[in-house]
Amino acid sequence: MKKAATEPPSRIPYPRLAALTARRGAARRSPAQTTAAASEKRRVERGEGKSPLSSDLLKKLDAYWRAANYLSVGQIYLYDNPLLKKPLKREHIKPRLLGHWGTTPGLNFLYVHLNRVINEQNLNVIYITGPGHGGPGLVANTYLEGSYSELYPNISQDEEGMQKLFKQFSFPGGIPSHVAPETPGSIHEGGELGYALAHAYGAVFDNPDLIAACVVGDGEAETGPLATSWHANKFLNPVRDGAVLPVLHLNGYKIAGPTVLARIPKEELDALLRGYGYRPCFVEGAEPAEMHQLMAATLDVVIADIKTIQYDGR
Ligand SMILES: Cc1ncc(C[n+]2csc(CCOP(=O)(O)OP(=O)(O)O)c2C)c(N)n1
Ligand SMILES: [Mg+2]
Repeated sequence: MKKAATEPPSRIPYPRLAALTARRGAARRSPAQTTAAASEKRRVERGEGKSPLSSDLLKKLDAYWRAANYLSVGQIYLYDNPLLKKPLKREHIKPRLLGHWGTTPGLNFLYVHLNRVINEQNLNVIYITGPGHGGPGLVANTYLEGSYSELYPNISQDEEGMQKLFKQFSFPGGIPSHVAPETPGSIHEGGELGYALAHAYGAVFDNPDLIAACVVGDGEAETGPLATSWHANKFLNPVRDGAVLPVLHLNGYKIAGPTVLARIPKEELDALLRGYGYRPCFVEGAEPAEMHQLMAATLDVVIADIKTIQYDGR
């Protein structure tokens, strides 16, 4: 069904409007706060957001991220010796490897950062990841948070369970190498690139409380379906639909080949995405502590923006 972006809010039944208005009313900003928020927004757009994480939270987010990375790399490479208690030997490595590391640390990074805003702001978020080879990252995170073992009790949260978790990945009788229907929380199967953003928009239509955070691989972005899906925002009505937060993962490569969007000048990419109807924020760098602060500052601003757009519309 086509969504009419110009439909007046009053015609749309929205039972939770009162509750939402009350929540927003309580958080109404003074003129000074509004000016501060506007300048933080401009800083974030330039990739210079301030540092909202305390040193304790920064340490915890980083530890969670590194644990998810360990669990991901273990799935790709390790047949045995899951905690590397013994010196690594050839027989501990899988005889035939599948997948590549590429997108995974980025997906894991965003996963833990989304968890922070979900917990702090009680948000309803679904995480959709386009680059199929990030499959181990999603399995790793669901294992780390406990939902994987809840669904598959034989993959327990101990050394024995971890060994099975690692062995089963892309292994005969095990699990697929991409996110698949059996991955907890999944609605988007990896494998054929191109449909992540379309699925993210589909998930939020007529689902006003949902935010779909959708990672688009820079290689995936070169597929026809994905290149077209940016325009799905034309069908989104902030009054009765949820929101999509696309995250373009510019890691520079599609497996080993260079990507177009990572090679064009930043201003050109910015203009391209603005032309599609988005307001891009850049989170760039390589130093983890700095990147955690930058991502946290950026997510704070974009989530506040989503809430403002929805509040104004509703
Ligand atoms: C439609 C389609 N074409 C080609 C492939 C093969 N393929 C798998 S991963 C990949 C590269 C994807 O690049 P990107 O989204 O940037 O992920 P990254 O390599 O950074 O992990 C390609 C071309 C595929 N899975 N689906
Ligand atoms: Mg890439």
